[in-house]
Amino acid sequence: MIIKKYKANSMNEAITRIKYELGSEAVIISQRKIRKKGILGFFSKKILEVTAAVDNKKREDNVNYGIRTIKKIVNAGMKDDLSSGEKSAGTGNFYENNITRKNNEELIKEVQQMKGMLNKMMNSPYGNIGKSELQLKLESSDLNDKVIKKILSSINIMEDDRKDEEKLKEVVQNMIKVDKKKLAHVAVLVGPTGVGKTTTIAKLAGRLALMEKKKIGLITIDTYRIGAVEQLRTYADIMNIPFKVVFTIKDMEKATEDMKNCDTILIDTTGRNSKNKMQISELRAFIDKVKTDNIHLVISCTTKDRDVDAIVNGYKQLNYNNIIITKLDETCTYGSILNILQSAKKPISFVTTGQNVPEDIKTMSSEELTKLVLGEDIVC
Ligand SMILES: Nc1nc2c(ncn2[C@@H]2O[C@H](COP(=O)(O)OP(=O)(O)OP(=O)(O)O)[C@@H](O)[C@H]2O)c(=O)[nH]1
Ligand SMILES: [Mg+2]
Repeated sequence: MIIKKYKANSMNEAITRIKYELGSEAVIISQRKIRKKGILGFFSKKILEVTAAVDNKKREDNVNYGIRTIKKIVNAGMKDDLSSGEKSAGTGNFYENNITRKNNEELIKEVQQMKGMLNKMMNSPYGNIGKSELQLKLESSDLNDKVIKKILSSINIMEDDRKDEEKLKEVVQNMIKVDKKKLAHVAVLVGPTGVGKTTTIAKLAGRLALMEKKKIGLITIDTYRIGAVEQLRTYADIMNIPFKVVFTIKDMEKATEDMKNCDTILIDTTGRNSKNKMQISELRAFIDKVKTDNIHLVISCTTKDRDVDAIVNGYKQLNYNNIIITKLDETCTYGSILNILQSAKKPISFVTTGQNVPEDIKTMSSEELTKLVLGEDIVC
């Protein structure tokens, strides 16, 4: 038994000190008013003298109880899913269970706060501080912030126990849609200047005419650029396939009509600035005449990320259905493939991997493209 006297100005003050020093099990044995000792004692204000006591054993039990409870909470926090506070509250007495549950709830709150802080740090503008390994890997593949955010949040909501790397592959693969359909009777290639439209048409024509022995016809409406017609005519002559140059919208229908016995007619167009709505509208007038739903937007994978959205949106009025990504041989990181596909929200039909006609063109599966995007494979 511990017995102690406390001098205080009020009972409240005395109880606070007793609880602090002896614990909540302490009991008050007596109280009386006294004057302070000393020369001025007789004239001084009266104060309270409170005597309190606590059973040694009970106090020790209290301490042990506290240690036990904390241990339980910590163990429960480490072993159990923190969100199921119920599980750890299944043993012990009612009071103990309630405390454990209450403390679990506090722990959950704290963990959630920490998660929030971590998320904020991951989005912090201060370099790499707080970025996960996964985020750094995605950034090193040149994926843009929007795509990285989408990937990370898809991984975050996956509840299985697989490694992040495996989840990452699945998420990226699901984001890449591939169009494996054969080219339609009429296929049109559109896109900005110099991305490789004419070269890609020549490659497709070569593949279909020479390797698959299909009847192919070539049409160009690119009468704008000097040498454009000759560029395609040369290929048509070498492959011995029909070739037509269309100057007016009226000629368009006749040209395709004349080639109706071909399995596939490939139409090459003038490279246009996606910001110039007039030029795109002009192009649309030609394309509308051929009534096809096989329009491919050609973009180079070396296109600056900031320009991708402008191109994808600028060409939207042509209602393209597929994306062809060119010049994969000119880069070492392939995040732009996913950036382009996510921006356009259309499936990819072909990729081109060099200047050689007709070899450097392929269809790639979403699995193969995922490997490129994640830096697990390279082109050439
Ligand atoms: N490295 C590389 N170069 C390519 C590829 N495809 C095309 N090129 C080159 O890109 C340049 C432009 O190709 P074109 O086919 O003329 O491009 P275009 O889109 O028709 O250009 P415009 O008609 O002017 O709009 C040429 O030098 C091609 O050889 C490719 O996959 N890889
Ligand atoms: Mg061209």
